[in-house]
Amino acid sequence: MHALQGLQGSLFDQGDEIGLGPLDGLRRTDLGAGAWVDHLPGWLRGADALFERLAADVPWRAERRQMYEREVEVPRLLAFYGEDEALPHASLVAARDALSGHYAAELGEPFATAGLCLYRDGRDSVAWHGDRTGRSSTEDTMVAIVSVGDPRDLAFRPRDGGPTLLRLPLGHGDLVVMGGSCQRTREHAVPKSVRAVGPRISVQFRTRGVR
Ligand SMILES: O=C(O)CCC(=O)C(=O)O
Repeated sequence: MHALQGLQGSLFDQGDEIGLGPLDGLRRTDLGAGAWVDHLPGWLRGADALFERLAADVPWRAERRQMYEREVEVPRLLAFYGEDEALPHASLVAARDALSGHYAAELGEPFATAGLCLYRDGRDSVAWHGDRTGRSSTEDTMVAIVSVGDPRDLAFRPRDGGPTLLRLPLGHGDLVVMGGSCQRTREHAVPKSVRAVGPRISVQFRTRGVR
């Protein structure tokens, strides 16, 4: 059983006031084959306070999935907010709307849904995958992720295997946006960590009809 261990607060994030910085510091990395990743460390201020609120307020659920002959527990807790559902904190509404505004011309539609994952410790993870359920299996899209809590690596590799292209440690209010063909031609993962690591929450904003 996982017990939720304490969060190691960032030296840069001692404040309780939750807010967003400007998006003009976003830096884009080209991952080839039409895929790219935008990254902005520390976009959300008060990330530790938001972590505490989300950990307490979100109705987290454990999922099970079939793996060959047996059913196994998905190693992280999950929650999903559809486009008509109220998000669990006002700062997530502000983040979604700011991202929709910033990427409007390039994306052509707003971010609509929010998926949340809680990684309780280094044993929680998500295996290599692309978000290819729905339109993202055939169309370019963007998935924007805001991370709070202790940093965990988000890694990228080509879909047909090969070496890791990029590894970003994400936590403490960091923003990453996967764009272009990233969900179709690249895969991403949060590998397990053998280091002692506290919990992290990832909030993924997606467009309508993409999972
Ligand atoms: O934890 C993350 O930031 C990535 C989550 C993810 O890839 C997913 O839920 O599809």
